[in-house]
Amino acid sequence: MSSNFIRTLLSAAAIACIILPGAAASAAEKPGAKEHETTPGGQYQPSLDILKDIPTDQPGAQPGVPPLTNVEFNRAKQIYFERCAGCHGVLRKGATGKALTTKITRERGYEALRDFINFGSPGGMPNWGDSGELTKADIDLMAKYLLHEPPQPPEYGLKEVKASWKVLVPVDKRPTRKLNNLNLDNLFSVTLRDTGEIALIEGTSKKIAHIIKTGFAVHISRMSASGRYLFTIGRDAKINLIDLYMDPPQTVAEVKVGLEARSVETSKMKGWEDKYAIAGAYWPPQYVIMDGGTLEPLKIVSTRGMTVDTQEYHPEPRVAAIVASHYNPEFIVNVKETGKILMVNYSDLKNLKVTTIDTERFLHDGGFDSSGRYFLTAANARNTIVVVDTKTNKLVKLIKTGKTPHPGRGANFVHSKFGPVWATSHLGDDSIAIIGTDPVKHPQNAWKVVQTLEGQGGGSLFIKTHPKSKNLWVDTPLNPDAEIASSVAVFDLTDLSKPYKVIPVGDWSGITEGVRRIVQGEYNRAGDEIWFSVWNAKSQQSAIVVIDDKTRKLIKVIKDKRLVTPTGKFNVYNTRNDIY
Ligand code: DHE
Repeated sequence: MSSNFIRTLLSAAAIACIILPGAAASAAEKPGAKEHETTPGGQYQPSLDILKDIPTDQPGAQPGVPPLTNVEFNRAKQIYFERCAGCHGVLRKGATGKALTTKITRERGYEALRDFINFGSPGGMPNWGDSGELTKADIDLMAKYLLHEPPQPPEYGLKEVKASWKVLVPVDKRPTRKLNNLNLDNLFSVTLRDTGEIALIEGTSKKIAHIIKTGFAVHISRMSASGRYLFTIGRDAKINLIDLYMDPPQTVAEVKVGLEARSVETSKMKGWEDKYAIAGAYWPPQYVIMDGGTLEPLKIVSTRGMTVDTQEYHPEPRVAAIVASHYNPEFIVNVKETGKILMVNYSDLKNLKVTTIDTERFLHDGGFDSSGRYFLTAANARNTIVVVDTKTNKLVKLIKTGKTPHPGRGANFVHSKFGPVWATSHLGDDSIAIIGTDPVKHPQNAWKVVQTLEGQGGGSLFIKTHPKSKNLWVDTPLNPDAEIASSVAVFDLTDLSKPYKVIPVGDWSGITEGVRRIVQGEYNRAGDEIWFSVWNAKSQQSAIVVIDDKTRKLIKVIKDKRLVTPTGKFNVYNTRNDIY
């Protein structure tokens, strides 16, 4: 879902009031229009909030193309980057959505474009006008804008990355041992999305220890292998390197790896702990390898290239999830639009060896199986889970699942019948796919969907369990039904034939305003508590609800006026050791 779209939804009382009833009403009036409705899955696309504000040249007037004033051009560019670029690409060469180059748009003409934007399409184009999300004037403007050449945002090479790089506390000025009293293993780094901060929350006392300023709309936190350094990445591609040994923990270095980004990771291979960090950018399409202790940029590699299937040039393949191999000194980099997984060997940066694995287009998020050898990741717009062997660097399997899988890092457990498995939920339907992951002792089940569970509904983003738990928790924050969005389903892993139980986390929080979207379960170090975010709009109250995993009863509601839009939570020990 575009972050702008999410913000729009969050600022309203309920998703249902905005999207679905509006669309349903018009569907009643217009036969066939229901097929053109905006769905949570269809809307889960990046909003390029940073790019919209980067100055670009306005393309000159073209014969036969309605002119735009500078004000109109800038307004249209803003709408395009916020709402359209996620699917159609910054340069309009297409991604999950169709290409919108001027050759195509001028052939279609102004009126066809206007109607298409207004009503959407059964192929997944949202009904921007019909749903009331864009005004008639904006639709008219966008139809004209698409007839003009797309503006090109600037590149961001070593000169720019270096210019943004700051070492605030040099390595030799940092403590040689932990100076604070925090139990680091049970510390949670919590994304405070709309304030561009993280909250460090102590797992035992459940108190906010510190708030640290980070990049814009900060997205994820990852840990260095030693557990000392915490890395955050903002949507503005700013990385903060936070030293958890300091009292209080603070940012010791920062850098910007591009203009828009979503992923960061650190080297975890034995012998290479804490040595390197890597971050992937959406714009420009590139990854940057940095020194793990200072963030000094060392190597920038573009991901532009050919798609795996049609073998056509793609000018802007975004970098999605990145994980660090435990088998080789390698980073595993998902290149979204080309469908390639890059095994980037960091043992010799001057003579960089990259193994390119052809998989499936639209790679997004994913995680390891319980052995840490296989990487399972969603090619979400292709309804596929890709499995890669990080020991042999080969594609193992492409597995069809439900509609738009969205695992986060997925959930590993031992199934009573099928042995070790990994599971994902879906944005586009209510299914939970369980995939066998043990080719040695359970070869007949390996790399197949061995069981499909039915959850509360679509709009799920994250699924979670823990090696010590007997529960499988599934959130549904983007479900259009406010009751489903504000609760989670929990399955009993000892008997998956039993119906799931609904836990009304939103009600338990005691918050009565807002949709109270419940998002991303995260376990504590011991694996006996699961924490959920109650994610409301910036102006509303949010919270974190801590649940006893065994009894499924409420332990604590963490409320604090500083907890603004909490979303992802990253337990230091679990994140560092890939426990999920
Ligand atoms: Fe995320 C992970 C991209 C919107 C919360 N998100 C990821 C990853 C990618 C990604 C590529 C994997 C990173 C990795 O492992 O290296 N996310 C995107 C988008 O492109 C998208 C759809 C739209 C956008 O404009 O950014 C998007 N994401 C969101 C949200 O709106 C969420 C729900 C709230 C928020 O804070 O922004 C959100 N994304 C998360 C979280 C993770 C994540 C919590 C990490 C999950 C984990 O368990 O590791």
